[in-house]
Parts: sequence; structure tokens; C-alpha cells
Amino acid sequence: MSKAPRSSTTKKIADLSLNTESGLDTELTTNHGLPINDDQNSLKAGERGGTLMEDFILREKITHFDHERIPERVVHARGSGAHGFFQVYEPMARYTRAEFLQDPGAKTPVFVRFSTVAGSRGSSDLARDVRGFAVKFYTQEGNFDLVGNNMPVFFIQDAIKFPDLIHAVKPEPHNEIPQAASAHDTFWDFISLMPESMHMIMWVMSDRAIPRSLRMMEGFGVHTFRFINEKGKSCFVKFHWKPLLGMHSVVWDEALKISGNDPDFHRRDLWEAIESGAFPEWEFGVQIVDEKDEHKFDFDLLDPTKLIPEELVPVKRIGKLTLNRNPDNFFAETEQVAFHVGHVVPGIDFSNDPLMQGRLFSYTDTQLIRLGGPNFHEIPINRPIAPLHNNQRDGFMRQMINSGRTSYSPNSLSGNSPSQVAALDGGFFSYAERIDAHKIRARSLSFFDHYSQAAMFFHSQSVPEQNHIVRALRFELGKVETTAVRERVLYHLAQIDKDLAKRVADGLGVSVPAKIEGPPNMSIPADGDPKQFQSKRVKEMKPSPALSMANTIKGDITSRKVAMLMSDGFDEAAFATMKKALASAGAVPKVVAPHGGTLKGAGSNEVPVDVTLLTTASVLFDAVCVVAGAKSVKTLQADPAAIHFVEEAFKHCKAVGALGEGADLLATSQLAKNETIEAGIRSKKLVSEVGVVIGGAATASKVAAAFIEAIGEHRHWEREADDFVAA
Ligand code: HDD
Repeated sequence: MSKAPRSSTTKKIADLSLNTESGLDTELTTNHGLPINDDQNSLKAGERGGTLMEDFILREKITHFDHERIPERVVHARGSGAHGFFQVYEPMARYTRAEFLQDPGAKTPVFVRFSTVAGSRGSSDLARDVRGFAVKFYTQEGNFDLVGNNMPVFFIQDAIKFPDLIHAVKPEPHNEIPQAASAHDTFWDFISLMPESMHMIMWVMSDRAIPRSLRMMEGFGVHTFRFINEKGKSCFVKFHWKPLLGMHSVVWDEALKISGNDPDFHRRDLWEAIESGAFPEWEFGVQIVDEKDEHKFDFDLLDPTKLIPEELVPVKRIGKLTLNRNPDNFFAETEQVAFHVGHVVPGIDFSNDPLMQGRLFSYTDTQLIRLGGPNFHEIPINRPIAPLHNNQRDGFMRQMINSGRTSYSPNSLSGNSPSQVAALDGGFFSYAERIDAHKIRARSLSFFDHYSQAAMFFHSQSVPEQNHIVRALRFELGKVETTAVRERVLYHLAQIDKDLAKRVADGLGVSVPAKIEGPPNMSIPADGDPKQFQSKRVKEMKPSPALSMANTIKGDITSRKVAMLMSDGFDEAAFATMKKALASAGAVPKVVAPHGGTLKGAGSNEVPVDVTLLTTASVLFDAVCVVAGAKSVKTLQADPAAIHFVEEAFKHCKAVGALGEGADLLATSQLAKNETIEAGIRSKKLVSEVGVVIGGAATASKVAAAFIEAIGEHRHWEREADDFVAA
């Protein structure tokens, strides 16, 4: 046997600092570098004999496989990540000494992980849930993790209640049902006994909990943080992420159907946008409150169930986050990334928010079990780009080879290295807040208005958004079996808005109780008034237009997916014009047809089919256009899946376009139920023309322009008032 030379890649002595492996142009080896010559057959006693214990190659492979899974995150298990960078617009030295917020020319690398909270790793992206929005900034002064959500408030005020909240929302322990859903008794039981959750409940029942895309949602640091400047002066700060594509959601019926059609809908959307170069962007915003103004609000800045209305303290946009690279390996990056609220940099500090204080313990603790020991900071995705020197040593899976004799401080044998860094030279110091207090388990009375901001949120929503909240509550409470739980929730809703409670109660077929009995509310202060549990809304707050998604940016159709519904015999010129116009506007047109392969046009041209009516659904698109062509449209008219496609898109308030004969498909569907007789001519009429764009094939470019404008509206909610389509 002649011996072939081994490739140069495998001959290279491994560079231990390199952790990426392309898998290209390499030879198969064991974990110890032994070249493998047969990976198809185990070692046997003869061709038909048993496998030998000696087969160390088989054993190594199977053993590694058996240990491939690590515990999923106890919350936020399902996530999607991406790399990118952050750039500040102007130096922020007046407020903070954080180095990454000073130089507009500097790009700070980031890794972002988005997540749902309640579901397991394999659950659907479209669950009604809060979305995690965790950003790791790899700054020159160490990692800063902003571990936030897409909602600016939280369910509870004190971290000691977090395990209770999560136990309540996760699948019920006796039967592990339901997965990734809050619509069950234990969640609402807990909520009904925790009136402090009511503001967050308004958010979770709103459209914010079912985003169209991870790229189209806001992010929030939630807690009040502190900025500290070079002179040691501190101010309070709330962090915001503002998506440049605007905030958009899907409708609940659509969310349910997406979960079946494509449980990876958000993950895929993020991945495809980045692959196609449509890089998601958010502006970084801060709300700054002067130290002396800490008590000027009628809520407590330390209470994480409250937000600062943007109309009171405007959000100053100070920089931009761009996500421009997908992970190379999901496990190595998205799964192993470890965030921690306690990862701050000089110039950023914590406040006494009791939820934040508890989080400061939880995050490192959870990584110890999830990532197998104290050295998870050495996993490539978690490593700081700033140099790391300390006297911490050893432990499971230690990667760093620390040289020298000393691992203690002070030392004289290594010149006292590594040495502390003076605050003036950039060393981190905590804000020297004066504290003079009794050691007690209690909550400040300033935390006890549970309804005013919930009402502000509800009253800030547009009519369609309010309707969605009512429907969401009917759905969730409709799944609750215990009458007393429903009643307690209705009672709390009535404190927010009587009409809201009545509408939900009507849907459930029950009435709103005037008062409720129940176990004592544990969040009553020891010396507080127990009647607080049945308290009324304290004050009327002005609606905050910034809280409504109806006021978001519209008109940009970048990366929006448009179904071009067609079959053999389509009108080639009209198709080409529409497709080109959509693509030039940044949208992603896809040919959807009754069969796969290619479609033959009315002339001699063929176009490839992207997806068939069997393998896709209208819920995976932002809009649909029925392409012209007599034969093509006749085929679609005879296909229930095609009719269902346009009806469903219409029901979900999406833009619907029709070129030429394409209008006949709409006429066949429930979109054209009303018959009108004008001048003796009987004709079917569209029940709503809002967001429906119809025009002749010869005027395709004019139709395209109007269709693009209709897509830019995202949704045409007016249609909901007249909800009749059975799709
Ligand atoms: Fe948390 C993960 C956000 C309260 C304990 N949390 C986690 C993640 C996000 C948040 C985005 C996923 C990070 C990732 O992608 O890896 N958590 C929040 C927000 C909160 C909050 C915005 C309230 C304002 N969390 C909170 C409390 C506790 C925790 C009060 C415990 C006392 N959170 C955890 C955790 C997790 C976590 C158990 C699970 C996995 C992990 O940390 O790394 O430690």
C-alpha cells in the first residue's frame, strides 16, 4: 500500500488559541488527532461477528455523542443569536466615563441573543410571551451585558418572587402541559394574587408579545441603572433599543398558525435577513434623570413594574447597533453565550431596584451548572477582548495556562502583579451612595400603585390594539378552568378599566366581581393596610403615544416577504414588472404555485417555483399578489388552497394585490361576498377595499407602486371591524 502524504492542514501543530474549525479540506481524526481510516464500520470479530470492546474509536465517538446536551436555560431556553457592532453618535462623557460610549469612530463588537421566556429549546417562536433582548458589548474595558427584554417593565418587584413566577408560567408540574403558553391555571392563579403584575400583564396581552420579527421590536434594560462620569457624578438612566424597521406584530390567529407552519419563523427571519445583507439595526436610547430628581415622579424609579413615559423624559438616541453576521455554530455561540446583569464597565452602575439586586446573584450561579463550572468565561463567545489577568485558578475545563509561581495578592515574588487599577486610571468603582437604613424584609410604600401605569398603557393603545388585548385576555382566561382565578383577574382588570373588564367578562360569559376574597396578598407591607389588596387605581395618567405600535415608523418594506400567487399561463410582462418593483423596494418576492419545478408563462418563458401551496402558507408572508394570466388564474380559482391563501392574508389585514385576471380569484373568494346591482348589472363587490390593490396587467407598474405603499402600512386594521372571512 502506498502511503499518501497527509494534507498540510492536519500536519500543522494545533494553535491552541484557535477555536474555529472550518471542516473544509481536513482529514477525519479522533479527538486526539489520530487519523481515522474507516468511519463506516465498527471493529468486529469477523464480518458477521460482534463489535469488539477494543474499538476505542467507536467508544470515543459514542461517548461524546451521549454527552452532547447541556441543561437548557431554566428561562429563555429558546433563543437566536447574531454578531454585530455598536457605534456611539457623540461622546457621552458628560454622563458616563464608559469608554465605549465616547468615540463615534470606534466600533464595539457585540453578540445579541433574542429569546422567548417560558418555552423549551424546541418550542415555537410565536408563543405569546416576552422576548429576551440580551446584548453583550465586547468593550476595551471588559464585557458589558445589557440583559433586557422587549418590554420595559416586569411582572414582579422583588427577585425573591422570580422562582414563583416561573414555576407558575412553565408547564404545570403534574403533566408538563402546556408548552410555551401562559394560558393555563397556575400562571393566572399567581397573577391574580400579585396585583403588581398588572402593568406587565397589559404588555404581555398586547401585540408586543407576538412580534412580526425580532428585528421589529423594541428592547429595554428595564431597571433604572446609573451612569457615573469621570468626576464621580452619577445620574439615573434607563436603556432603550429602537428598531429602525419600526415595531410590528402579527395577529394571534396568525401566530397560532405560524407555530405549526414554521416554528422557527423568527429564527429563520433573522438568519435570512442577515444572510441577504438586510442587516437589522436599532438605535440605542437613554432616558436620563438627574440624581436630584430621583423623587420627582409619582412612581418609584426603583420599581421595575413602572416605566418613565417618554413624554416626561425623552429618549435620547445615542448610538446604533447593527447585526451583520450569523453565528458559525449555534451551540458554540448562541447556546453557550452567558449573560450576566453584573457584567458592567466603569461608568455604568446598578441601582437599588430589588429585582435587579437579585438578578446580580442569579446569572453567574446559573452558568455554573449550565456550562459546567467556573471557567465559562473562557468559552470563546464569552471571552472579553480586553486583557484578563487575575489570581483565579484551575477548576473544571480550565483553558488558560497560567505561568509563574504566584496566584495571590499582595505578592512580592511577581512584583505584586496583577496589580489593582486606580479609579483615575480606569479602575471600576461603585457609586458611593449613602445608605443609612434598618435591615428589614419589606417593600417601600412608593411601590404600591399597581394600576395607574397599567391603565396608562391600555389607554395609550389604538382601538385595534385595545381590541387585541381584550381578545388575548378572553383567550388566556378562557383556557383557565378555575372560576375563582378568572374572577380575581377580572377584578384587577376592572381597577385598570371597567370597560376592559366588562368586555373580557362578556367574552367569558361571567360577570366582574365587585370585590374578591382570597389568600392575603404577600406584597402588602408589614405595617401596610390590607385593604390595599383591593385598592383602586390611584391616579389618572395621560396616555403616552410612544407606547402604541400604531405610531411606529411605516413605509419601509425592506425584507418583507411577498407571495406572488400564480400558475402555468401567467402573464410574463406583468409578473416581471411587479417582481422587479418589489425587489427594488427591498422586498423579497417568492413564486407560490400549485406545483413545484417551473411555471410556463403565457409566452415561452419559464420561471422557477419557490414554494408550493402545500409547503407554505399565507401566514409566512407579509402580502400576496395574484399575478395576471387567464389560464393561470383559472387554475388558481379551482384550487381551494389558493382561495384560502388570499382569504387568510385578507383576514390578517395584509396587503392583497391583483393584476389583470388576478382580480377574478378575489371575486371567487369570500373577499367579494356582497353583490351589487348597478345599472342593471349584477356584480360582486369587495367587502373592503382597504389595502386591496387591483389593476390591469398593462398598468402593472402603477399597481406595483400602490401595492408597495399598501405593504408599507404593514397591516390594514380597519378590516377587523368587519371580520367575516372564515379562513
Ligand atoms: Fe433573567 C436569563 C432578562 C429577571 C434569572 N434573563 C435571562 C435572559 C434574558 C433575561 C434576556 C436570557 C439571556 C440569554 O439570552 O442567555 N431577566 C431578564 C429581565 C428581567 C429578568 C429583563 C427583569 C427585568 N432573571 C430575572 C430575575 C432572575 C433571573 C429576577 C432571578 C432572580 N434570567 C435568570 C437566569 C437566566 C436568565 C436563571 C436563565 C439563563 C441565564 O440566566 O443565563 O439566571
